Amino acid sequence: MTEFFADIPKLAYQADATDEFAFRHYNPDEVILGRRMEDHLRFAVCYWHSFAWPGGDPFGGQTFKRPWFGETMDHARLKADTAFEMFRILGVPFFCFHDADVRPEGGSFAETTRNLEEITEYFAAKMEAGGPKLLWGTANLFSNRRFMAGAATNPDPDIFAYAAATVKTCMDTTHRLDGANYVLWGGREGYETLLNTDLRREMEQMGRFLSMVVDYKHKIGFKGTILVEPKPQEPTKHQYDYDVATCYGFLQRFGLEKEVKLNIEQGHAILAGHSFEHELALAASLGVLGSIDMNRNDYQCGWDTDHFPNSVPEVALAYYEILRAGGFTTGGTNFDAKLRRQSLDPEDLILAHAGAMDVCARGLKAAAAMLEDGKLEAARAARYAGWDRPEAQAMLASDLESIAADVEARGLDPQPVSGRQERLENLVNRFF
Ligand code: XUL
Ligand code: CO
Repeated sequence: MTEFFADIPKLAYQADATDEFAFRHYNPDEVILGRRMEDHLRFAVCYWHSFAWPGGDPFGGQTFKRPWFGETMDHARLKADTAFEMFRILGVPFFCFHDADVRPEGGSFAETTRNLEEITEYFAAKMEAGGPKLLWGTANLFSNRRFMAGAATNPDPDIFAYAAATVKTCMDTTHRLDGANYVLWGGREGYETLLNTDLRREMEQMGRFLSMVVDYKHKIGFKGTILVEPKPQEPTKHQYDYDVATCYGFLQRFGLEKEVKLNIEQGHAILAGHSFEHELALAASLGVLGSIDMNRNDYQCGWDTDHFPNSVPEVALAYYEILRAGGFTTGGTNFDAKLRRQSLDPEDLILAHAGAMDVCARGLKAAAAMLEDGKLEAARAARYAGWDRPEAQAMLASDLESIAADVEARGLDPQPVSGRQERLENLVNRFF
């Protein structure tokens, strides 16, 4: 037990709760479409926003005062004790971390690696004692000034080397902790100005880097999924992993589309000018839907604000795409979400997650009900029914001349039919 959350009870499901410290919708054991709710949602708490972020914004610094802030191994252990205490209170099945969130930077690469290994063993003991599992590990290749011009895409080969070596240590850690996935988010893999950037080289470096990651995964026998997390910009002006479509093209170019899937974040989708459900549906249709970061942006301010989710309809449409795709396999729902910088209390940290878990539970239930109802899928199937006819399929294997001759012979004069959008929107709105 740590001091920090001392007065906060473990949260349980109670539909008619009057107390704040309860789940009203998240009931881990409730079976939905033949699967426990906990196994559908696979919630993860992220270490960085909750335990490493000091609360700064572009106009001001630290607002949070946490007893574990400090660059020593003692601080790192206290941070871990507090984090695992929060995981227990919330009852989440998973957590996620970057190397830099969990260990102090050492005076050399070797010392930094030793610090990471030491804290990894500290985690392993807590996990064996009933703590959550690791949804994914990742390397922070964007905060330290050495990475300011990129990691894999850096103009300096020594920085590429440092980044590659760092990723190796983080993959080792993730493997040691039996992580379900390993994530690469290329925060600085992009450019600030084209005037000093060689796009061709940078993309080729990034392709080689990712291929090395995949090779190493196979070499060490890591069974998890390698995930790339798309984002269009911020911190760089332009990021190479712009969105799902861009990432898929990149993976195909380097022959990695069967090896790597995507970790899709709602806020990043919005920054790219897409809806979250668009990114999920596209990834599912391309066979690269891996995992999600369930945190939204503020719709007015245009930054990656990492709010906790709080809109059931938005979340429901996302889970609808995930359920249609067959649900998560190695992936899950990570809250890459942070408190607002005025939310100083330990209770704020717990209840932000609890509220988000309830919103996701409601969204999942609505999505499952929509699928079970079947009307939306029936309408979609009816719209494409013509393509199920053998002649339509045969046409796809023919050529323009034969098609033209057929159109003339049949005297075709096709008539448009209604897309019924508003009727489908009415249908969907009955589930929220
Ligand atoms: C940044 C972001 C990262 C990744 C992991 O916008 O989403 O936290 O999820 O590096
Ligand atoms: Co993220």
